[in-house]
Amino acid sequence: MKIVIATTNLGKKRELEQMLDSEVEILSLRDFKNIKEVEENGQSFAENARKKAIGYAKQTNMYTLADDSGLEIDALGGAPGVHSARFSGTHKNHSSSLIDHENIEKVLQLMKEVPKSKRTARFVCSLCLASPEGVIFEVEGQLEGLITSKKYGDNGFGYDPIFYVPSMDKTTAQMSEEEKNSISHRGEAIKKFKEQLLKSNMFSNQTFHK
Ligand code: ITT
Repeated sequence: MKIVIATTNLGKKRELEQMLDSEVEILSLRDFKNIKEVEENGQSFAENARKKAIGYAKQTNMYTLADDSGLEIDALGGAPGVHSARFSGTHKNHSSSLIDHENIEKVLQLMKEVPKSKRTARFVCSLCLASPEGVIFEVEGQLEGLITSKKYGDNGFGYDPIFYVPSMDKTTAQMSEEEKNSISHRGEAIKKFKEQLLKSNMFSNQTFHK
């Protein structure tokens, strides 16, 4: 069967290809022409994933998997939440490392006076699979942690250097890719996605792909 991953990010496409069965052929939005961007203007990760999955399934006429993810910090009322990618307001044309740096600085500044016991946070990843007719199923993965008061580690991306996982005694930026995938919000969401996909019998039941 074929699934479109609603991303132009080839890293994400590769990550999913590795974790899914070889029977699933994965396409990305790069494999289609004249695709109009679906706006991520929802109030939750799940809503954004749903909008993208349905919007791109209608345009490609294929099963489409979309994701949205980010960081929720309790002391900041759930911020940066759906605004995680551009929390600092840095223009999206800047390099991702500059954007990540500015986002982290903003969080550390806002959390300056917050004591350790109140620095709880979680990474969330929502995935939605849709056909042109609508949602087929949705899953979510979470990883609980604490926001540190300075950066630790160079691996990963985004908020990883300030996201400490007590059970591993390190930040997600101090973990290897394998270690992070085994416990991460994205790893958990993909595992649930695979389970649902196997239950759904979709392998033998694809009726509308091109
Ligand atoms: P797309 O083009 O696929 O939308 P994106 O960078 O916006 O790429 P996401 O929507 O998945 O990716 O993530 C939003 C932001 O949340 C991301 O830019 C990071 O700042 C943060 N984030 C998500 N997952 C993370 C992770 O595993 N580690 C660190 N930060 C993460």
